[in-house]
Amino acid sequence: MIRPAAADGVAEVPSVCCYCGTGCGVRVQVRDGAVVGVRGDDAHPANRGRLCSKGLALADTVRRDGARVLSAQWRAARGQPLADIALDQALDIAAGRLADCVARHGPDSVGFYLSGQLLTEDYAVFNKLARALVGTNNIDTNSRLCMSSAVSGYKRTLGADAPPACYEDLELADTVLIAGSNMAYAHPVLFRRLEAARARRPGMKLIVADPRRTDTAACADLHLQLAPGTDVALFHAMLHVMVNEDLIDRGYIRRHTEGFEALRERVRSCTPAAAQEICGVPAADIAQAARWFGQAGAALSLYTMGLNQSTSGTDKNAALIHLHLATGQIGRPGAGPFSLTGQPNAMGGREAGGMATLLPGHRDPASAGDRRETAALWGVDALPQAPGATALEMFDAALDGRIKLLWIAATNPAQSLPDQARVRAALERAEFVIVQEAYAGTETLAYADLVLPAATWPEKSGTVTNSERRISRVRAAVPPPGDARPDWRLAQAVAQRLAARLAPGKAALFGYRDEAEVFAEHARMTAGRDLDYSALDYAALEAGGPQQWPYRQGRGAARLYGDGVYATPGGRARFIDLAYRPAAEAASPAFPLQLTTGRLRDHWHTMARTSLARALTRHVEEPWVSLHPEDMRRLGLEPGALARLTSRRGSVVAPAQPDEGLRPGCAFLPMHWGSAFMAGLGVNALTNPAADPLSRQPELKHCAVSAEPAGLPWQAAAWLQGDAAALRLRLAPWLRRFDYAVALPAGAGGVRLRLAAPAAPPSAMLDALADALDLRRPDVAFDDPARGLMRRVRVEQGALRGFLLTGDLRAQEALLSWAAGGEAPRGVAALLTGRIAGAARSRTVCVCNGVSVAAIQAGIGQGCDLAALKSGLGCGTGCGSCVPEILAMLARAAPPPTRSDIRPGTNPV
Ligand SMILES: Nc1nc2c(c(=O)[nH]1)N[C@H]1C(S)=C(S)[C@@H](COP(=O)(O)OP(=O)(O)OC[C@H]3O[C@@H](n4cnc5c(=O)[nH]c(N)nc54)[C@H](O)[C@@H]3O)O[C@H]1N2
Ligand SMILES: Nc1nc2c(c(=O)[nH]1)N[C@H]1C(S)=C(S)[C@@H](COP(=O)(O)OP(=O)(O)OC[C@H]3O[C@@H](n4cnc5c(=O)[nH]c(N)nc54)[C@H](O)[C@@H]3O)O[C@H]1N2
Ligand code: SF4
Ligand SMILES: [Mo]
Repeated sequence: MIRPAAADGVAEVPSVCCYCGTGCGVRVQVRDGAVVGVRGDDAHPANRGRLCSKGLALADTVRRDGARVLSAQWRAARGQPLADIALDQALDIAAGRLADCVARHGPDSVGFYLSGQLLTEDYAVFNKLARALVGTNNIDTNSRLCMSSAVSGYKRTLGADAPPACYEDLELADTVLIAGSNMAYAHPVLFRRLEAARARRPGMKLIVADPRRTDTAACADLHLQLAPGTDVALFHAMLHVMVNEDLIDRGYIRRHTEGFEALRERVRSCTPAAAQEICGVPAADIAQAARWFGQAGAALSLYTMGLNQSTSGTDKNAALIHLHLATGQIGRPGAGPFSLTGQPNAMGGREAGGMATLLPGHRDPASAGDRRETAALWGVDALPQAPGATALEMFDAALDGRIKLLWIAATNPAQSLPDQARVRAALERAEFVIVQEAYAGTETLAYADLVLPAATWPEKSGTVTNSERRISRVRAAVPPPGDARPDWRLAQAVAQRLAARLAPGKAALFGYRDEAEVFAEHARMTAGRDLDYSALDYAALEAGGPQQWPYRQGRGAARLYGDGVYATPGGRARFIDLAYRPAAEAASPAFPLQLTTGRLRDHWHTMARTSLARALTRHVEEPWVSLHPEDMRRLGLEPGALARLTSRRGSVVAPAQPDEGLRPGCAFLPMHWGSAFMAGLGVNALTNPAADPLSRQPELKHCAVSAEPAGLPWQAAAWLQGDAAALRLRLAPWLRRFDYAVALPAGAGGVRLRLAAPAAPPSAMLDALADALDLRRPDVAFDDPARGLMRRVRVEQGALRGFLLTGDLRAQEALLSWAAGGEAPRGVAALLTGRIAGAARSRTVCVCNGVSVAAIQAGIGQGCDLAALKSGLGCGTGCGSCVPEILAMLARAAPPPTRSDIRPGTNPV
C-alpha cells in the first residue's frame, strides 16, 4: 500500500487523521525519513480527499525533539524531579509496582485510565492485561466523558451500541436535525458534505438545537436555541406534535417496537407551549421542527456532546431516538439517529470492550455468560466479577485510597476531567501513577511517578473505527523517536514481565509478534455478535480498503436495522417512558450564570498536539469566556476585560468577550486551555462531576457560575521568538505566580505571555522575569519603576526577537504585528513611551490563506457575498473550514431573513 518514492523522493503512506471521529483518510508524505506533508486521501470513503484545518496542519505537529517524551522517566520520590531512565528499567519498575500492589491490596487496587485516541490493538492488549492478568475490571477511558451516554442510549432503545446510519445519509436526508453538536467546528469535513448536499438540494431542511448560535446554527433553516439541559422536553414536545398531527408511522411502531403507549401517554401533556416554558424556544418553532422531521421523506439526526455530557445524557439520546422509531425514520437511506463519535477511535474502544462496562465484542461484564465466553476466547479460566470503576469513580477510588496504582495512557485527566481540584487530589493521593504519554509538558505528567514514552501518529500502526462503523488501517510513516514505543508494545512488555511474577503460564497470552496478530485475535472475538467482523484481517483491509461492520460474506453493512429487527432479546426496539429532568446545578443567586463548555475549530482538547502547529493557533489565540453583551454591561465588564468565573468548586480568570449568539444568562468557555497554558486549573476547575445515572458520563456541559471583574489592574504582555513548545516548557513555572497568566504559542511563532496581578509585583520578580525572557539587556528600554512600568524590546538584524511590556500595554499590538512579519513600527522608542499608537491586529478566520476578520468585514462592507469574498480574498478556498464562520459574518451583516414558512406565535396543537 505504501507508494514508493516518486522522482522527488517523496513517498506517500495512506493512513487516517488522528483527530476526530470523522476518520478522514490521509496520505502522509515522507522524504528521507521525515514527514514533509499530509494531504487528503481521495480514495478514502470518509472524506474523498477533503481535510479540515486540523488535518491539513498535521505535518507541523510531528516532532522528534524535546516537544516529545523521548525516554522513560522516573521520580525516585514525590517532590523530586523526574529523571530519565532506560526503557527496560522502567518496564521492570512498572511490572514490579503492579505485582506488589496486587499482592498487597488485591487486583482492584489497580486502575487503568485509557483513551478513545488509542488504536484498537492498544485497547485489546490493555484490556487483556487488566482483566485476564491483573484481574480487575477497573479499566475505563475518556470515552466516559464523551460517548458513554450514546452507548447507553443506543443499547437502551435499539439493543446494541451501533450507530445505524452512514455518511452517505448526509447527502440523502430531506431533514437533518443537528442536536448539541457544533459540526462546523468539531466534524468539519462531514459538515462540508452536508453543505454540499444542501447546495445541490436546496429543499433540504436543517434544524439545529443548541443554546448558542454557533457557526453550525447560523447555517440552519431553524435554530432551536434551547435553554441548556432541556433537550428531553424539546424532543417530547416534538413527539407530541407528531402524534397529534398523525405524523407517526403506526405500522412501524406496531411491527417493530414496544413501549409506545406509555410514552404516548406521557407526551400528551408535553405540548409545545409547555416546552416553550422549559426550553425557552417558541412553541411554533418546536411544531415546525416536528413537521419538518415528521413529513420528511428521510430524516436524519446528528448529535454529540450537547446531548451526551449531561446528567440526563442517556435520556436525551433515547428521547431523540424515539422520534426516529415513532416515524420509522431508521434503517433507510438518509434516515436514522446518527451519533457522531468524538475521538478517532472511541468506536474501536467500544468494540474491544476497553471500558469498565464493556467486554470485547459488545459483551457485558455484568453477564456471567459473557464473562465465560470472553474468558474462553482469551484462554483463561475466569474473568473478574466485581464491577469496574468508571472514569470518575476511578479517581474517587484513588482519592479515598481504594485504588493505589493508576496507569494513564493517551489522555490528560489533570485537564479534561471535571472538578480538577478533586482530580488532582486523587492523583496526589495515589501511591503510584504511570503516565504513558507522547508529548512533553502535559498537565498530567506533573503527577507521574513513572513516565512511559509513547509513539504517536504517524509512528503507530493499527486500526481505528470511525463514526459510520468503518474500520481503517492506520499506518506508520516514520519510526518513533528516542525510546518511544507504540502503546500496545508498552502494555505487552509490562504484561509479560508481570506474568512472570504473578502467573508465569499467562505470559503466552501476550505473545503477539505484531499488531496484525493482535487485530486477528480481537476480530475473532466479534464472531456471532452484532458487530461481527471476524472475517476481517489486515490482508482483507489491505485488499479491500476500509470496511464497515458488521462485515459478512465479504461485505460491510452501510446501514443497520433495515429489516426492522433490533438487537433486543425480542427483536423489537424500545420506547422508554422517561421524564424531563433539569441539569444538576440550577442557577442560584450566588451562581446566577449557566456555563457551558466546548470546542473551537482549530484546537484539539488539551492542545498537546495542536499547539505545535502555528497555523492552528491563529484562529483563536487565547482563552476567553463569552458572555451575552447585556450580562457584560450588567456585570461592569468591558470587552477584553479580565473576568473571574467562580463555581461551587473553583474559579478561573479569563478575558470576557461579548457574544450576541448566547442566551442571556449563559456563558461559554472553551475546553482547551489548562494549567499547562494558563494560571489556575483551567475550565474544569469549574465543572460539575455530577453524572448520568446509567452512562456515568459527567455533566461537562452545565454548571452554575458567577462572573465579576477580576480586579487585576497590573498587567504585562511579552513575546519571545523561538520554538513555542520549548519556550512554553521553560516559562511554565511563571504561570503559577500570577492570578492571571497565559503562555501561548503565538500565531507569529514564538510564545506570548500575558500576566495580570492585583498590584505591581516587586521589582526583583520583574527582573527575574526579564531574565527568563532574555530581556535583561534589551536594545530599547523604557523603565519607570516608580509607576511599575517596564518596556523592553530586543531586536536583531532589524527583526524583533522579544519584548516585555508591563503596566501600559498599548504598544503590544504594533509589536505583535511586527513579530508576525509586519513592518517595524516607526520609532520603537516613541511607541514604548506611548507617544505614537500602534495598529490593532485582526484575528485570522481563514488559516489556509491567512485572511483576517478585518479583511472579510471590509469585503462585506463593500457588498461582497461569499463567492465574491472567495474570489477577492481567497478565504474559504482552502480546506473550507472557515466557510461557516464567513457565512455567519454575512448573516450578521444582512437583515434577518423572513421565515415565511414559520407561522410565528401560532400554537397548532
Ligand atoms: N476542533 C475540534 N474538533 C473536535 C474536537 C476538538 O477538541 N476540537 N474533539 C472531538 C471530540 S473528542 C468530540 S467529543 C467532539 C465534540 O463535538 P461537539 O459535541 O460538536 O462539540 P462541543 O463544542 O463540545 O459541544 C457541542 C455543542 O453543544 C452545545 N450544548 C451545550 N449544552 C447543550 C444542551 O443542553 N443541549 C444542546 N442541544 N446543546 C448543548 C454547545 O453550545 C456546543 O455548541 O468533537 C470532536 N472534534
Ligand atoms: N469542560 C469540558 N471538559 C471536557 C470536555 C468538554 O466538552 N468540556 N470534553 C470531554 C471529552 S468529549 C473528551 S474526549 C476529553 C478529551 O480529553 P483528553 O483525552 O484528556 O484530551 P487530549 O488532549 O486529547 O489528551 C490526549 C493525551 O494523549 C497524548 N497522546 C497523543 N497521542 C498519543 C499516543 O499515541 N499515545 C499516548 N500514550 N499518548 C498520546 C496527548 O499528548 C495528550 O496529552 O475531554 C473531556 N473534557
Ligand atoms: S474532519 Fe478534520 S479533524 Fe476530523 S478526521 Fe477529518 S481532517 Fe481530521
Ligand atoms: Mo470526546
